[in-house]
Amino acid sequence: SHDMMGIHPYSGLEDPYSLYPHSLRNIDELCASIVRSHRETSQYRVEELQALRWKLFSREEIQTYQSKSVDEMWQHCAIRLTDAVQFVVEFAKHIPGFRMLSQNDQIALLKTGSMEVVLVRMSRFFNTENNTVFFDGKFAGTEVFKSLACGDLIAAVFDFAHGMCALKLTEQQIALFSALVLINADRPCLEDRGKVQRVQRSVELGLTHILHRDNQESLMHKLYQRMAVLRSLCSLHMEKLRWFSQRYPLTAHSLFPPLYKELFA
Ligand code: CLR
Repeated sequence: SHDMMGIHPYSGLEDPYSLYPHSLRNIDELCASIVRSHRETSQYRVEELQALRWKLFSREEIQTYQSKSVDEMWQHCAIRLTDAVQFVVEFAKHIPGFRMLSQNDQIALLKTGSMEVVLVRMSRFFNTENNTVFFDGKFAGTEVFKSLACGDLIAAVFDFAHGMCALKLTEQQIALFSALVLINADRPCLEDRGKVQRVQRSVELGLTHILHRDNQESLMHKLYQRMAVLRSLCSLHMEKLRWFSQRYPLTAHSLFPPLYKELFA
């Protein structure tokens, strides 16, 4: 079933140097490939999203979302989320170091980290002026998600996006931070924790390097704080998913995208 994610085992010989980027040149190369991978998998460029900001859902359209049944709206959002997760899987696959991990460890990292990266990415799709997120082609406020019946999760997710936007990260900083969220040696069920730790250190080095270059070293501490918030958001997501699956087992079982079930169920 892992084939679904399109992860193929690699020989581990493709990037013999990237695990140990001791020289500045290697750190630069690591940063450059993470940034490239982020750019190629981020769906929309920041300028494109900026240009779409005027597109808001009308009162009638909001009402249409609000009149959906709980399971209909969950299924709809699960599909949207899974699309976003698919791009995160693509992002991960192009991070040197990530693809040198065993297939099981790649999956373990994606299971816990992909949703967190989606939430980090959400800040790019968020307009703090009116608290809306780009969803289904237009900008949507929390009221659009009312029929999910998990207002606390939605409020917390919007809050998080707001807080991320306040940090005013550059695309490069977002890329490195996303990689660090994903490659975390503290995740459960890792086979080769030592190897994950080495990759994690190299990504940490990369992030430190660009923050230093941008003269924004003080951001590091704030980013580690955001990681703690991310963890709590994702356990809230899992809690809601369990609640939903208990109430609507048929929808959760047969209508949710396979990748969503594989990663979160
Ligand atoms: C995140 C960044 C991605 C594009 C993207 C796609 C789907 C969006 C997601 C972003 C943000 C969060 C989102 C999601 C669809 C539904 C979900 C708006 C913008 C909300 C928070 C509802 C979650 C409901 C679950 C509990 C099912 O590159």
